[in-house]
Amino acid sequence: MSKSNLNKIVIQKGDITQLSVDAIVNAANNSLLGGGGVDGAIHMAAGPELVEECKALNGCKTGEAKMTGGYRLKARHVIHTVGPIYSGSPDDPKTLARCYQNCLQIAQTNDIKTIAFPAISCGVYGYPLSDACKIAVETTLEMLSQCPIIEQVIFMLFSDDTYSIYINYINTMKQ
Ligand code: AR6
Repeated sequence: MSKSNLNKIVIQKGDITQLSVDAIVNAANNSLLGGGGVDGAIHMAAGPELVEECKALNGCKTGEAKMTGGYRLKARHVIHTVGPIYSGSPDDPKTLARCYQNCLQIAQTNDIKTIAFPAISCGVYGYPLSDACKIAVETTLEMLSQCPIIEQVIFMLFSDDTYSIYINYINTMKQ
């Protein structure tokens, strides 16, 4: 894996709904009609227009991604993806990687230069944080080499423990 795009990755702690980026990623469920966690926060901040647009999308399969407007968010777009519910199966890492691949592919296709991800599947869906962090960062680095449009990828982490896992992993990679 090439580390040449590590300088495009930023690790931050806080609320993804407050970011002024071209797109924020939502860790949604298959219905795309809202839920708890980051999904609930994004729908709350975007306003009811977001669920109206989502209703027309007919849901989203696990590992896939779909884009909507950002409405009352500072972000212009929301890219909704559905992470795997962690089960310990060998498919889990592949499915989680596909979430990052599909979101970044949508970004590249839609001229999205700045994008922010939450820790997909790391809340209700129970993915072990260190494993999910490694998949998020490595998949993003692989994709960035094929997605020249994307200038910055922010990993926006909500909890102290998730933030320190990402920071420590990135620092190890930079050594
Ligand atoms: N900004 C950034 N990260 C956040 C925020 C926020 N405002 N709020 C929570 N997180 P989760 P999942 C973090 O459970 O595991 C929903 O109900 C949180 O600390 O939101 O993919 C959906 O509708 C955690 O690290 O998503 C689905 O049913 C991370 O976001 C289901 O949960 C993801 O936690 C998806 O579960």
